[in-house]
Amino acid sequence: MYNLDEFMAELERKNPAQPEFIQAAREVIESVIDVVNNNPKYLANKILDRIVEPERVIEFRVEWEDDNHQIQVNRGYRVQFNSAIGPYKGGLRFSKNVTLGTLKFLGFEQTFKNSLTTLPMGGGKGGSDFDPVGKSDNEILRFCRSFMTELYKYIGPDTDVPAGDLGVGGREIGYLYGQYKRIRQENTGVLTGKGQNWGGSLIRPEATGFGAMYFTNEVLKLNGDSFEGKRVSISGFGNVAWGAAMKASQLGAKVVAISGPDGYIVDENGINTPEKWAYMLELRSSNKNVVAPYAEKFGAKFVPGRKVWELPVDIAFTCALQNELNGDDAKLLIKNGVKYAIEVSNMGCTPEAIAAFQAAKIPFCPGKAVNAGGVATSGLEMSQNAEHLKWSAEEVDKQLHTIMKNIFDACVREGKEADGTVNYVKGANIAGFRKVADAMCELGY
Ligand code: 2IT
Repeated sequence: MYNLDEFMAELERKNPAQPEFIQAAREVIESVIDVVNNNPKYLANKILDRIVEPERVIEFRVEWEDDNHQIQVNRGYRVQFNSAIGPYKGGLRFSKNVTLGTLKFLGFEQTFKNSLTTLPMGGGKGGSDFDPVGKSDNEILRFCRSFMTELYKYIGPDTDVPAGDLGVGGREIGYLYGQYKRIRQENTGVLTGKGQNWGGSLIRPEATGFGAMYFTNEVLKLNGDSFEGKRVSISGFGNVAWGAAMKASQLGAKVVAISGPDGYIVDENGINTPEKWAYMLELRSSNKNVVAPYAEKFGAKFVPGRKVWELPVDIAFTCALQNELNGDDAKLLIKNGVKYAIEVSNMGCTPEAIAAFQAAKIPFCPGKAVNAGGVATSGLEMSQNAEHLKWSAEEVDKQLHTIMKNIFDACVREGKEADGTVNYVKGANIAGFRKVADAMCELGY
């Protein structure tokens, strides 16, 4: 039998200075410990001990030359967390704050998220402490080349398939793929999120945000509600926030806010035109990491240095970073009448925030279910690459929709409480866990 406190104490001892990984692990273990303790097969297989240990961690030096001809040194990583149900799959994050602990938390989350998609993908994550803010296009190119010159040894279309994450978008995937092709002399689906002219899937750029809204739409329906007329805030202004703003608007909501590290924007007219959406992409690719210019361009309000969660809304979506919404933010949102709290960023809410929403009976949905449409559509890109075909946008969108509905159903099935409410955290964790755990038992140790 596993004891939660003893297990977590041992995990902390073994992984010092990795608080994000410990936080992600605790959330999953809390959800699944009863399932494990009631299953002799899982106990005999020491399943929890095995599932918290990455299969492999690769760390390497990345050297590149900046525009002043100075040598720069960064650290590159790939965490190959779990391949029980398929090749490692998960994004690359380029951000100043990236540590091994960050990527272990993300790789761990990815394992259960990918399991939820119903597609055969294991979990992995990688990246670097390279800071894209303020870098020139040429510097990004040189960094990506150097990064791939080492990473190519460890990845492959049936081994490990990276994609984008924070700081890694279409441009970076292009530079990385270009270098992979140069070294390996092959066109294969080794990265996803590729450009439309060189093997990418339609709808992949939109998929994380679109999928989040398809999931939320199911939550609304279950509560006899709809997007119509809902006032919505979205944190962030990057790829995920972009897709979320578009689909929420199309489904009838009014998106009034987006945010950046510099503060947040309030646009009472709604962030609801192709011009405004296109400008979000422009802001992201400018590499300045600020949202303020939106206010000037569209005559909206900019609130400097504050978090978007102080704005009263019906639905709040975290679309930026881990732990971006804390217990105090949650209490303020609840006080201001929030009706749904939807985590789209990976681990966007602190445990205190989740507890506050759940105590107030506000439906809270976790990132690993809500944002799974991104990696699911990466899985669809892999399928298209493997059959050397390209599907229509309608076909990809239809499959994305079906996958999100299936994830929602799995969360409800595994997360239904005695009082009829749904604990989406528990539901997502148990549903994601079962498939990985069963596969690990069947494959032997
Ligand atoms: O967090 C995520 O799911 C991603 N960054 C996307 C991963 C992928 O392989 O598409």
